[in-house]
Amino acid sequence: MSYEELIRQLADLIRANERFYVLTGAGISTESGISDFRSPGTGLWEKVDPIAVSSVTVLQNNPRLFYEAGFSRFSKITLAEPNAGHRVLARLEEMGYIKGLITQNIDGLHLKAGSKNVWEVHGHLRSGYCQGCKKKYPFEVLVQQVKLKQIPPVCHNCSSVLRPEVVLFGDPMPDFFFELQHKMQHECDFMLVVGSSLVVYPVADLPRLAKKMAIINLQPTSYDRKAEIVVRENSGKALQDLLTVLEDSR
Ligand code: CNA
Repeated sequence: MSYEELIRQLADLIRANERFYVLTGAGISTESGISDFRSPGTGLWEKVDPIAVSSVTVLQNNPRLFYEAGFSRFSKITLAEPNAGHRVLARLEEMGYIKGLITQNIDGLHLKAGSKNVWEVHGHLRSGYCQGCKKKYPFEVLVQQVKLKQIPPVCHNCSSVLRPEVVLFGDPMPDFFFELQHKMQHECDFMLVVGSSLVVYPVADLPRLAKKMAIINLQPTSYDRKAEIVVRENSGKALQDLLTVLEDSR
């Protein structure tokens, strides 16, 4: 099937399924200059193992290593801007097609692009909190302390180590995740997965709960056989083409 036909069929599926949800991964943000984990050649895992520097075990046992080796990745992410793919998804929600967007990304770019109903299941970089007294801090406070060589950054209240509000390897999922699983099982007629290798669990279970699913991703995934449609293209281009078809048919 040609690329144009795949995009037309994807648009048909979106029009035919009222309860339509989107799940995104790091791939949608590579066009904003943020490396993903697993793309061949450019993925972060080819340079450094995030588990070895950014896990909850490292944060707790060797906070200095966490902040010296793993933290600059987080602070760089906060400088990125949404790309065409994020903007199209915000527009599709505004047009009434997307009922909700689940993202594994911590970059906050869906909210920056204007999406409203967003579940950031791995957290975000707008804030951090104290591991001792749980006091919240703007993420910028962590960045500033690290810049001033206060490593690791600490709480003004109780001097315990601060951490970003993200789900690190070894952290539990947020409480709302279990409601989300239930919602997908009972309310999702169609899920579009954009830019995810679908290997990080439990998020990678969500497409299995949807009645139907489709994929936009550069590399193959283990879900390709279950998918109604697989579009092997950059997410920015594929989503822009999808928007054009949906707008033309209104
Ligand atoms: P991943 O495992 O790195 O997979 C990304 C997938 O996207 C790969 O299969 C790529 O082929 C594909 N891809 C890359 N660029 C594009 C593109 N332009 N268009 C279409 N497809 C593309 O990332 P997952 O999200 O599946 O893994 C989950 C991890 C990655 C989560 O815990 C995230 O927190 C973590 N992560 C997030 C960010 C971010 O917030 N932007 C960056 C890096 C890692």
